[in-house]
Amino acid sequence: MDEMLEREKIEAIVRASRPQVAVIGVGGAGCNIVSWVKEKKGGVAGAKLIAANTDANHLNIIKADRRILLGEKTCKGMGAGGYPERGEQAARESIEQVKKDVKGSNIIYVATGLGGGTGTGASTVIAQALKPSRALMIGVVTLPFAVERFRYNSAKEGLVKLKAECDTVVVIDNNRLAKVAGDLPLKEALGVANTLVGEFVKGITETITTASLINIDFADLRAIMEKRGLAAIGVGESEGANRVQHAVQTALDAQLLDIKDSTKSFGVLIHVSGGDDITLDEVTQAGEMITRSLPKDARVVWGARVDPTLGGKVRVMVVLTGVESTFLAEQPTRLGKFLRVKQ
Ligand SMILES: Nc1nc2c(ncn2[C@@H]2O[C@H](COP(=O)(O)OP(=O)(O)OP(=O)(O)O)[C@@H](O)[C@H]2O)c(=O)[nH]1
Ligand SMILES: [Mg+2]
Repeated sequence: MDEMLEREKIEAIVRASRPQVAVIGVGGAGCNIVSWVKEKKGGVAGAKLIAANTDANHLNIIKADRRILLGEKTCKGMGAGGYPERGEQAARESIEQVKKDVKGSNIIYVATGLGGGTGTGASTVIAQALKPSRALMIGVVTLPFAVERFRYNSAKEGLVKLKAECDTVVVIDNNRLAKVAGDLPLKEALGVANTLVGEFVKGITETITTASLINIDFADLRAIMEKRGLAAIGVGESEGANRVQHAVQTALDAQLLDIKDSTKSFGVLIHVSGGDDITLDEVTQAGEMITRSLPKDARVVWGARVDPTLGGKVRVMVVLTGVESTFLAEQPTRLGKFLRVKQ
């Protein structure tokens, strides 16, 4: 009897100490990411998936635990038409609903494709409004493709604003992603971006919220993510002989953001996943390989999970936090300057 009571007590404490997680996809891209995770991956254990958009038609086809139509009055369910100011206003209009839906969360992800109206404008307003909750706020954003050059300036302004409201913003440059994924048609390239962001959010979260090969401790995650600015991510996948070495090398070589100096990054988050056959030895090997390539004082946090859908593959994710991006240092495009002078 005593043993049973004790076990219940321990389980109750474990449940209470487990962080609550909310993932908010904002705008078309953000909602597609959330929907991909919900539909293809059966959601994220321990996390609530929220889709928020100004576009009612798009929201209607999205799978999520909760869907929020932003700014009914401002946008009339028709999107923000590429204007971030409209996205901002729409988010302000609906902010109480968003707050209600994420209440009690300890980790909040805000996922969005920068460059449009809703995601670019609304994500910052949302992050700012949720700040008093003291949750760890992690933005996960993509930068526009080169063919969308006209969206660069608003993406850049959006990133600067979002960075100020988040602990860390993980930035994925779609152009780098396209290079890594090979020459894909736009729609497929967007699909790859959705997969990547979805895997990132799911992988990290479940390594915290569910029993894993090596769990990531929430306090450790906070230590490398809290008030760290920008983060870059690299992903590598491999199978067969030396699969760990290959996956680690790819993840390190193919950072999906142009960063100024990777050796200056503050911290590193390493996430290893593999099919049922992955061994603790392989995981340790991956961790050691990455740690060796980093400056001695870099803080390293790592976790590992079995993902049966991976079969014989090993996947390694490396997130460098506290990096500087060349994207933010670039001059605005000429058209941007011209428009600004005219205003
Ligand atoms: N990852 C991903 N990125 C996308 C997707 N669709 C568009 N994007 C990228 O995200 C940027 C913003 O596009 P949307 O998300 O459609 O824009 P929005 O936030 O809905 O803004 P409005 O439609 O103007 O209200 C685009 O410039 C693309 O670079 C998608 O399905 N997945
Ligand atoms: Mg849209």
